[in-house]
Amino acid sequence: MVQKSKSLARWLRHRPDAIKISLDKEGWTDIGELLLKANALGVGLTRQELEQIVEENDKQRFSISEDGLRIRAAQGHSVAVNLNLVAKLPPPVLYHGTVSKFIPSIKKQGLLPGTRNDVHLSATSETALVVGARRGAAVLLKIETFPMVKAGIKFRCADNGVWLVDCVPVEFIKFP
Ligand code: HQG
Repeated sequence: MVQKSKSLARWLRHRPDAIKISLDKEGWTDIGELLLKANALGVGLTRQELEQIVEENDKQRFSISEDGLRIRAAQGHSVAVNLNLVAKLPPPVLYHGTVSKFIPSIKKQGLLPGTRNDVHLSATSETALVVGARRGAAVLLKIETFPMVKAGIKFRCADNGVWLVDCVPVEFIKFP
């Protein structure tokens, strides 16, 4: 199931072409078609398994549409989609976990989305430390959000609680 969940994340965020599905502008794809295409490629996946993956996913990475017909990744895309999330007032402090080798560049450029569509920020320092630790010893950056809001930067919150912004200019980052 973990492997199937990883494949699903890859298809819905980065490589829909790998199983010949298409995502609409907001990142949704038809579940029936996805199951057919996955099975055609030898990735046996049933509707029940898909629902279990969505429900039990540790980071709630996937959303199913209200009518139950479509699925999308909640965030983390590199393919061009517009999740159409409404701008929302964030908590006063958000966190970003990274590693020390990126710090000189972040000090120059601020936080940039890299290959993804957005910069990802976490509501808790614990989560950000886990995100950073994927790459080595985590470095925790603190983001003062209200001055950013004042400066006109829009915050969006994905269905799974990950905060998304286009960038974080360096003046809003507190380094350890
Ligand atoms: C860094 C996972 C140099 C940034 C996680 C990060 C998250 C810079 C890396 C989600 C930079 C991008 C996203 C700059 C940012 N110079 N490096 N100016 N600005 N960086 O993976 O936030 O398990 O695209 O610090 O748990 O690490 O896939 O972003 O280290 O929620 O669902 O460039 O991915 O979720 O890396 O992680 P990423 P992220 P999933």
